[in-house]
Amino acid sequence: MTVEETKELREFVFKITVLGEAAVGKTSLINMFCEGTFKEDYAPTLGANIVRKDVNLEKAKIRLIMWDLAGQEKYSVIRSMYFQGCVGALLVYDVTRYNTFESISSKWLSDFKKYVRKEGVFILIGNKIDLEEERVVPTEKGEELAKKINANRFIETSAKRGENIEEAFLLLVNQILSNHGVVL
Ligand code: G3D
Ligand code: MG
Repeated sequence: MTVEETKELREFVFKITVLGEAAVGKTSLINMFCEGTFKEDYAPTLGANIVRKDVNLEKAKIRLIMWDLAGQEKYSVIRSMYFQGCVGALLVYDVTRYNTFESISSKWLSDFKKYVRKEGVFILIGNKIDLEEERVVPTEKGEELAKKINANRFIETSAKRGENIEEAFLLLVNQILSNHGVVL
């Protein structure tokens, strides 16, 4: 890389959240995405793991700061801190449990909208697609919901198999960049 190219490398720090009912696979998605490279700080008083991952794009370095709730999906006490400064979210449901799909619009999306600045970006994720025989939420239902709630994108994943994980996070990062008017 030449010096001039180095100069053009831009750096961003984005705080994002991963939201959804207990056991939909939020922690698994984050861990899969971060593989061996992630740094974790457990903040017991917050009940959250704060995970960091650098994403290197051709012309930019994005540091993602992810807050992963440590099994306290109610997070009432830390709610405002949890969302403070957040620019994007992955809204995750489990394709094998219908109630986790329903609570996206009834609960998690409204929370995100309430606490995060209006221009916050979110994408919808149907996780656990490896459990095809147990699936109760068809892909089309997910697509429908994504349209209805104006999600920036919809993608189905398997954290277990590592399917579409990188794609999901990159979709979010790219949406955040374009939402902030960044042209790389
Ligand atoms: P959470 O952070 O949303 O609460 P976790 O969810 O990441 O802790 O995952 C909850 C359980 O679902 C875990 O199982 C985990 O292994 C499993 N899981 C997560 N993602 C997938 C997936 O894509 N496919 C399958 N089959 N399972 C998944 P355990 O048994 O450890 O509780
Ligand atoms: Mg978790």
